[in-house]
Amino acid sequence: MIHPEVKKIAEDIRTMRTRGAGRIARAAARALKVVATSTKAETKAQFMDELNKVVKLLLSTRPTAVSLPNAIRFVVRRSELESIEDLGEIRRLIVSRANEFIRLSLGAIKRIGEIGSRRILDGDTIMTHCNSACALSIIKTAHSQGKDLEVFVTESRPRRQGLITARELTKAGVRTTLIVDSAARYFMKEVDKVIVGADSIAANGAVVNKIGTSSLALAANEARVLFFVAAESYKFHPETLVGELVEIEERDPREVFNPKRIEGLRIRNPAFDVTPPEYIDLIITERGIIPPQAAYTILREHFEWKLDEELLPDQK
Ligand code: RUB
Repeated sequence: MIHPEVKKIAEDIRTMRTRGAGRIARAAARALKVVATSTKAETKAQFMDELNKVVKLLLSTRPTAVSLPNAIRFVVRRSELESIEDLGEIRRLIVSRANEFIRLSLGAIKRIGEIGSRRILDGDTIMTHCNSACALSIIKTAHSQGKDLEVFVTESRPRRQGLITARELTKAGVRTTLIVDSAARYFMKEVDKVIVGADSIAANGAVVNKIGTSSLALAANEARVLFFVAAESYKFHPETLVGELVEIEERDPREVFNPKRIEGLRIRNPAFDVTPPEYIDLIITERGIIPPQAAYTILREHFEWKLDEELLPDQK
C-alpha cells in the first residue's frame, strides 16, 4: 500500500502541478520522507519492498529531469542501507538525508543567484525561457543589487510557463517584456545575455531544457549574445558518462491543439530539447562557473560515491 500523500506527490509531478526540475527533486525527497515516517513495515525486507515501489512510482512520473533520480540516489544509498539491519536507524537515515537534500537544493539555488549575478552588468538586457528557479535566482539577485535590468520572457508554448516567470519578475520589480517563442530571434539583437535552466546536463556538456531552448541558443550564437545555463550539480546526468542518452518526454498532443478539430492531423509535443555544448558559454552551478566541457569533472566529483557501482541497479 502506497501512502496517499506519496501518491499525491507523484500525481502532482505527473500532471505538472509540481514542475521545474528542482521542485520535482525536492518533492521526490519529501515523498521518501513520508514513506520513512509513515511505514507500517515491521522488518527491513518489508520496508525495502515498500520503498522500491515508491521509487518506481516516482521514476515513472516524468522521464527527462535527472534531478528526480538524483534526489532518490541521494536519499536512498543502497550500499549504505545494505549494511544497516535496524529498521529504526534506516528510517531515521532516510528522513535526515531527505531533509539534507531539500536544504542543499534550496541553498544551491541561492548560491547560483549570488555567483551568477556577478556576470550580470548594470544595464543588461536578458532573455529567459520557460520558468527556472535557478535562472530567476540570478536575475532577481542582480536586480536586488541595484542593477538596472530589462528581461525578455518567452511564452514557452504549449504550457506557457513563461507567464509564471513574467509574473514572478514583475512582482520583484524587474522590467519585464513577454514575447511569443517565435519572436525570440527578432528581439535577440537587443539582448546581452540569455539565461536558462536545465533539466539534465550530459557528460559532454549538452544541456536538456524546455523545448525551444536550443532555438534560443542558435539565435544567440548568430547574434553573438552570451548564453548561460544555471543549474545545480544534481542536474548533471550520471548515466551519460556510460553513453546513455537523456530520454526526451513527449507529452499529450492535446496540450498543443485539440486533434479532433482537424481530422487526420498528427500532433507532436516534445517537452524538451538538447542544446549542444558549442552554443553554451557558461554553466553556473552552486560550486562555481564552468565551461560546458567541464561537465565531466562535475559528474566525477558529484557522483564519486556511486560511480564504482553499477548505477541505479534496481531502480529501473
Ligand atoms: C521546466 C524547465 C526548467 C528546468 C529548470 O520544465 O524546463 O527550465 O526544469 O528549472 P517543466 P529549475 O515546466 O516541463 O517542468 O531551475 O527551476 O530547476
